[in-house]
Amino acid sequence: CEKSGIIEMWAKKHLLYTEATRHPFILSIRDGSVDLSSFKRWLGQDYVFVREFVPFVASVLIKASKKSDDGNDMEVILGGLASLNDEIAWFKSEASKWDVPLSNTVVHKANQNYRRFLENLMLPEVDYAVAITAFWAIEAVYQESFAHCLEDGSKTPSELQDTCQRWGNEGFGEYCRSLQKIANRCLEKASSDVLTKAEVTFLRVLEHEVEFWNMSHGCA
Ligand code: HMH
Repeated sequence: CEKSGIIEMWAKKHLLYTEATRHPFILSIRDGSVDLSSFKRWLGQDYVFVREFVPFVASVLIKASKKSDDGNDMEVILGGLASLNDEIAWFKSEASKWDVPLSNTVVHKANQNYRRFLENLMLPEVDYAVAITAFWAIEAVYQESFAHCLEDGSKTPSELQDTCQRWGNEGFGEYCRSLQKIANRCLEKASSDVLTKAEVTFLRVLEHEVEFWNMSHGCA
């Protein structure tokens, strides 16, 4: 029986985790009622987000290379950067498929706020444990959300299957579990001050994710 880590405890304890991974926008994809203009809005905004996300992941990689006592962290994070390279190419082809222009996208307020939050997390004084927790949470929300749209009984429209597969596939799930393992290891060794910071940061990520989905849904 696997011992439950700090991350799993936090995910269970905070209702916000379920709000982020079972958002109405995701549920509308899963039940097939999704408004395609919402999907297109999400697509254009998420491309902008992912371009901002790359430097954040690079900053986590730098922290890993300095702080980590486990040789595997760098490989996992580097794998994440490599998949972001594929993701940017995927966004470009998906956007052209849906006629979503990627240049001159008006960057939504929720996206700007998320960017500012990531910029602060990139600062050298932010602890590796805090940064890797945020990184895990950002990836895990997408993994859990889109995997939900692929489960038995879901009525996800065929033209959205590819999007759900991108984050909902088993390989991405495995990658998220690797990030979770790294985060748990760091948190187990962290001071109570760093632990508090990491938990607060986890909640802030979830808030930003909910706001991001709200924006797609047109509720924001
Ligand atoms: C807003 N959160 C957002 N976009 C993404 N692409 C991910 C998480 C996962 O990479």
